[in-house]
Amino acid sequence: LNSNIDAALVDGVRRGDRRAISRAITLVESSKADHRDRAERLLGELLKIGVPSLRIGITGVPGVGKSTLIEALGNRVVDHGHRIAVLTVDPSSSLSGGSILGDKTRMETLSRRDGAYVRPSPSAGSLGGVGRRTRESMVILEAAGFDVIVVETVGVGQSETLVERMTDVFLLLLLPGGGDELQGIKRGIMELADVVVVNKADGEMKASAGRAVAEYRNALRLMQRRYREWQVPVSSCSAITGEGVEAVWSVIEDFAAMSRDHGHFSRRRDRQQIDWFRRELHDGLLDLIASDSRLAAEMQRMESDVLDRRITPAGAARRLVELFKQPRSDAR
Ligand SMILES: Nc1nc2c(ncn2[C@@H]2O[C@H](COP(=O)(O)OP(=O)(O)O)[C@@H](O)[C@H]2O)c(=O)[nH]1
Ligand SMILES: [Mg+2]
Repeated sequence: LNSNIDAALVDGVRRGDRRAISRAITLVESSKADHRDRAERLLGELLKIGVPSLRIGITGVPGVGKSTLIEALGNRVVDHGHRIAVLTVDPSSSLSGGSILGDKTRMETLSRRDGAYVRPSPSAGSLGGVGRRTRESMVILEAAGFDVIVVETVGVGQSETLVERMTDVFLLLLLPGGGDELQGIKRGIMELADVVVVNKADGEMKASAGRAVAEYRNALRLMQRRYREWQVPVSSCSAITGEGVEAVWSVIEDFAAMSRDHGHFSRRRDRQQIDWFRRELHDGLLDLIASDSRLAAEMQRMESDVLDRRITPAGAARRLVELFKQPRSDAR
């Protein structure tokens, strides 16, 4: 019975049916063991029918205007004949909707359009867990024919590096007002950015946005290039008035073209596939340890020994691996 339901689900996703897409994403986000089995079979089918896509990651502090920009960009991208899907991986965003004043997570005008799909992800669960399922959601969306996928993530903690590891273009969105901002942004994020944009270049913030652009441009010129052929561009826009938004899309397309021409695009995707596999393996092994009481207890002991500097992290890991190789005592 289940397999019939899932054949219908594959069909629905392939037709781009919103309810089927949402159900498929809910299935992969579920942590129930039987759901996981079904999710994996479903993904195995969907993987074969996905369209080539451009995956775009957008990061920046809460309130910088990520959702507003994605909505403005998205409407233009749909006008250009693309189909766009948006996933948010924002641990701070609320699903109850409207509880954060001015929060644009739901992207009302975009989500109503035929060529668009917007999915705010639950904040529950570990960051790693969210990242893990975001990749699978992308597989579903590509099977549904979306050729532009945008992942929005808040630029605090580790979510932004996770998102960089699953996208083709990584855009860093900044606020006007250079100096202090420059200090506030972790250098690591700057180094990962393919495109930098200063938002809210409107009204009385327009002048300071201009100064911020110049400052970030200088800062980036001093940094090592990630791709020899690409000097990370810095521009400004106003997601609200729309000024500069079309240019943001052009720069994203320029980067994608450069990346494809020089083989970076496919190398980056290949690296991400391996990275994904290893993370799953890593998580799977940790789950396996957690489900074995003897190993779980030893792992806890090792962690406190590591904290107390009684053993090195490497030594503790080796001990656990040795124990892992021994037959389970409860199996006898
Ligand atoms: N003045 C101005 N306000 C903006 C702009 N973009 C977004 N905002 C406002 O900033 C607030 C946060 O926007 P949101 O898109 O939810 O930010 P996010 O947390 O980065 O996704 C909202 O009140 C927006 O209306 C802009 O370009 N100019
Ligand atoms: Mg947002």
